[in-house]
This record gives sequence, structure tokens and C-alpha cells, in this order.
Amino acid sequence: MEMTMRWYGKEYDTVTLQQIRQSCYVKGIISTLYNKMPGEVWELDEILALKKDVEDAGLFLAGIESVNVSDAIKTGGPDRDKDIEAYIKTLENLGKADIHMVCYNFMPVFDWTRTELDRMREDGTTVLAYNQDVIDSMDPEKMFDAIKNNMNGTVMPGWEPERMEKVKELFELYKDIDEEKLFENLKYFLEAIMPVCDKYDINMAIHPDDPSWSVFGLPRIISSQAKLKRLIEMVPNKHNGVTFCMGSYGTNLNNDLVATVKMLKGRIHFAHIRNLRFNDGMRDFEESAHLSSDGTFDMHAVMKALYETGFEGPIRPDHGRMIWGEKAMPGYGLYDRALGAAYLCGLWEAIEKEAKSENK
Ligand SMILES: [Mn+2]
Repeated sequence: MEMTMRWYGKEYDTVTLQQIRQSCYVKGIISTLYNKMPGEVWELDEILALKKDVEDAGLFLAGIESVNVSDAIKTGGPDRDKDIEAYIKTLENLGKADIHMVCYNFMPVFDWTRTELDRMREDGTTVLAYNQDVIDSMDPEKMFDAIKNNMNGTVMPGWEPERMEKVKELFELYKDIDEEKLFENLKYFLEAIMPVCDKYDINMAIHPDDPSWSVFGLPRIISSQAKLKRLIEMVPNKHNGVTFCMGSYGTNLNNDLVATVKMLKGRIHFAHIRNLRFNDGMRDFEESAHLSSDGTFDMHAVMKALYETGFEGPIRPDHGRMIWGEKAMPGYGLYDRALGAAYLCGLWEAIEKEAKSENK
């Protein structure tokens, strides 16, 4: 595996590349071109400029999160083919820049959903949290305002103001889209882009729905082992893979994380590792520290499953808590993600050394 950290670019991130490098545990950067709208082509020189920034800091660009998919592609609208053409051109330019992992999602209207961005824990740290009662009583159009007022003055990916101003229109756009239709549109998209992925060896890594169930009545298709099986079987190409986002699949306690990793052998191209603490079954949970004992998941078992299935891609500590008074984008401070990276590297080293000594 390659230990990485997500970085929001010079203009938006409170964390610098130099700070990330000094963590020592993190060698790779996951980033994107934040000025790009879905459907726009990424030019080669723009990609190379991002790559240069990262390399000048002594790090490497391990992949893109995300190249966003337009609503026309997700809904099968009139501009679908035009947008797919632009997407292919972008992939081609990424391939030319020697980038081989692209994360994306196929979620309608809302990206990830949380009801609190700064829930205070007993020790004074704050974390992102989800409460189903809040969602059940909320008008989806108010969701954006609730998120916006809690962003510490930053722009959260997936919650861009330009997009959220159009929430009503977006719901209208998806009104006839059910799970079947969404799967069909995803298949159409993947089949169209596979040739360019084959040519440049680009691993596509779809991000799961977060939380892994339907919110506000919208269809969500990347949420369980059965649906993941359908995804990888419907386009049987190794470049059609997934982001194993543990904190997203894990929101549904019925998802067996270790079994899911094993089932996805060879098709996990990117891993987001995070722990959750459940307070009221699945109706209320918060993003805990990475440490197994602070949350619900057995982090060692999941890392071991990744190791045993031969995972070699980029991995990143997912959201972190806000600790030591840091002011940053919720979930994306430096300190707790660095602690997470150190912990995950420690687990990996132990697992690897143990496996090698057993094989002697
Ligand atoms: Mn994730």
C-alpha cells in the first residue's frame, strides 16, 4: 500500500504539503483540480502543474479524488455523450501525466451526508456525526444551509454553493431515476470509458454512498456487498474497481467489512480507512479516532484483509477528529489524520512482518 493524505490545493487547504511531508508516514498526495466543473475537460498542462506542486514538495501524486461525473451522465440526460467524451479526454490527459487512479462517485444530488460537523466529545475534541432523527425531520433543501454554517469558512467537496443553490432542480432531475436506472447509467458510463482506462492503465475507483442507505428518498447503489458484486460483474474489467471507504460501508452494521474486502480482491484500487462509534444502533454515529478501541471496527482485521488480498494501491486515513485546537476544514485537519496515518502504518508493518516470518 501507499500511505497518502488528501490535500485540497494551495488555495483551499489549511494544511501545507511541507507539513504533510514532515509527518514522514505519508508519501503520496490525493488531490483534484478544484476549479473544474463536471463535464469540463482537464487540460494536460493544468494536471502537470498540480503534479509539479506535489513533487516539488518531495511527495508524489498518488491519484485523483475526484473527477466528478455530471448529472447528465448520472441521469442519462441529453448531454450524456458529450460529457462522457469530456471525461474520456480528461482520463487521457491524466494517463499522459502518468496518473493511474481516479476516484469518482455516482451519488444523486448529495455527496456524503452528516448532520453535525463539530459534535463535541467528552475530551473536548470535535467530530463529524450523523443522526437519523435529524435527517428524518429535515427538509432536504435546508441540508445545505445546515452544512454551510458549519464549514469553518471552507468549502466542503460535494457541497459547493453553486450546486446546492439548485437543490430543487436537482431533485426534479432525479425524480424518475430509481436504482435500476442508476445502475444502467453507470454501466453505460463505465463501458464507454473502459477503453481509455485500458490504454493508460487507469484504475477507476467508485466511492460508496455515505451513509450506505437511501437519504431523502434518493436511490443509492454503492452500498452493500451484493450491490458491489453487481457493479464489478456488470463490467468485468479490472479497471472497473472501487474505493473501499470503510467509514461509508461501515455505517451499515450489516455490512461485513472483512468479507467485503475479500470479495473485492483485485478490484479495490483505493482505500479510505476510518473508524466509527455507534451510539444508538445505526441511528446515531460519530467518526471516532482511528484506534480500534475508540470505535466499533476492528481496524487490524480490515488492514489484514487488505494485506492478504494483495492490496497495493493508495490508502488514506479518512476524516480525522479536530484536536489540539486546530482550525481546519471539518474532518480534514492535519493532526488527527497524521495520527491515523502513523497508526495504520504501524498496523501494516506488523501484519507484513508477521506474514513474512510465517512464510519463511
Ligand atoms: Mn471516503
